[in-house]
Amino acid sequence: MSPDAASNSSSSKDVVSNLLRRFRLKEVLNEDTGSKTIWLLGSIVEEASGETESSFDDGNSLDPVPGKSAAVVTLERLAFSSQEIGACSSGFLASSEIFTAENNDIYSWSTGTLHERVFHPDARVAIIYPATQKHIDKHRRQQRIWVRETPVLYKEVTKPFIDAQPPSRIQWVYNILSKKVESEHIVFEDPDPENGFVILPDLKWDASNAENMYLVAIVHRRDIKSLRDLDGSHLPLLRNIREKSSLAAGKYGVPPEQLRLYVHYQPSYYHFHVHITNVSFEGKGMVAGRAHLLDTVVDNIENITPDYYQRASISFALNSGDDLWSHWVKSTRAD
Ligand code: G7M
Repeated sequence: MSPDAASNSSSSKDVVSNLLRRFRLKEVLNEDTGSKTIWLLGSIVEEASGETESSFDDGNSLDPVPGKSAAVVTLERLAFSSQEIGACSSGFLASSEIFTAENNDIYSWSTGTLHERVFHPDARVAIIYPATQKHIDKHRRQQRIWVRETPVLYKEVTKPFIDAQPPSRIQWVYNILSKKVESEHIVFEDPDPENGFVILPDLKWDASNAENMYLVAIVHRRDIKSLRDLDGSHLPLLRNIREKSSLAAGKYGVPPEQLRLYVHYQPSYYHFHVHITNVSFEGKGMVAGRAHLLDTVVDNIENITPDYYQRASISFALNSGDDLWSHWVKSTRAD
């Protein structure tokens, strides 16, 4: 790690600790036992306000004001890192604290706390502050519908929605491409303005265990908003990503035959990017109706028809917290 990266990381640590110290819980927005994640809504109190934790304990004294003091905190239990897995064979399990235990014949199971000096960190904490109402809605438990987007519905409903997205939504992408942030994490770059991209660890991966490697390739060009824009002219770009993702993954010791590459439709951000994961990793983002394998995308354009994605009907799930939801609901009602 460079000295700049080290000081950047320690100042980020200060920012996070400071926000967590000032966070006062208002509501549990959602929980997911599969990914061992909970989403919390709360307020960030003023540092100088002198308010103590107990003054917020009744849960009524705070009204998070979206855009002002509201914060959304995501808490996720981490997978074991390779160092932790290595530590299992070094006698550390002997110092585990066992809470409850059962035993039946050759089978025993228990709950407990593993050696805390070895098994840490054990959680990922992400904070959005100040959180807008959209952030809060997005993380709240949601209603879900399944829609089939024909080319006509794409033109009438989805495309106007995509075109109206404010550029600020993808400012983080431009910050990465212009090396304002995360430049120290970039593992591969092809600077070509037409067929080039950067590859770096996704926000969701802490780079500690290659078994759940999760990288993202973000293209330099700004004119491809989604899968729907891809046609025969983009084959060199798509093939380039497929080929170079092996180089990037190789830096983490993941061989080409262990890669799963896919594109989201609908994505959260309308600037073309490809998810590059270890095939052993399975996450919510790869469910049917959201993840489109890059191999299939290339094949459809190359072997079926170059304008496949302009002619296809594409199905996906929509959540009530998605920005696109209200556009779809309105258009369905009008029918
Ligand atoms: O659903 P969609 O295909 O749009 O996924 C976007 C991906 O970008 C997700 O996997 C996010 O975790 C990832 N991502 C989002 N942000 C805001 C960042 C970021 O600031 N840095 C990095 N490295 N990845 C991000």
